[in-house]
Amino acid sequence: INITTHGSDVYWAVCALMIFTTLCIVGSMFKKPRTDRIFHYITASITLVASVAYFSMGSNLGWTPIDVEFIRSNPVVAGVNREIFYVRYIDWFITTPLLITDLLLTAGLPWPTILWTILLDWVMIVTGLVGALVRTRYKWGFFTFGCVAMFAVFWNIGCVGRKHARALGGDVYKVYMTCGVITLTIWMLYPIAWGVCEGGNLISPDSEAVFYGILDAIAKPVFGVALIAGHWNIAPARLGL
Ligand code: RET
Repeated sequence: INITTHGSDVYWAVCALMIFTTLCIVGSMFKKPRTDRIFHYITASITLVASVAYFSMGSNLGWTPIDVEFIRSNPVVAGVNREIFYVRYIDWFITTPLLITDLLLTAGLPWPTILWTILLDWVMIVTGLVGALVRTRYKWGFFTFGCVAMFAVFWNIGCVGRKHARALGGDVYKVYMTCGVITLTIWMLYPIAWGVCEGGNLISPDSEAVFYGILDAIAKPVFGVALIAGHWNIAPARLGL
């Protein structure tokens, strides 16, 4: 079961959005002195990496066929497989730690806490990839580990980081809350998308392109623009950067 030209078009559209956002962020960083560009660098890296991932998926590359155990149309048919885009997880392995870094640096958290949160995030992404590549119901075991790791990441963003951000003043707290709320609500939907795509094979690869495409467009370009705009009048030195 593979994407059609519809799914490919969705991937190309998101690819264009990622490239456009990268160019906007790189363009805006020339309005700032070199010492004040840390959030531009991190955020442009996120959309640049996503551009390449979406170029890959639009070109129908970076996937592998995985046998499926459940087929909606006919549960007794054997030997059917689904197109699994492993390139997604290479993107997420690079970009989700950068998203976490964007947020937790805003909160002024010490680097060991940031590193620990990234490690938990890596557990989440790698278990998602392995689970996606497993045919049997063991895939849900990997999924469960991934969900536990995700909630640990959520704890650090929603509780630990929020307390630190509040201590840094109203403007810092405001950008942290805006971007933090975007992150927690959108990230919650990824395991659901995984469950109906890689996990349960309930929706087609074309629908998968729309589902993940919308989530990625909010998690990266919308998040990124809100973050850069929110930081515009905050000197990184105030955050200890
Ligand atoms: C997986 C499956 C395993 C369980 C969980 C998952 C969560 C993934 C998330 C991904 C976020 C990706 C982003 C990409 C960049 O735009 C790996 C789907 C919990 C939260 C934000």
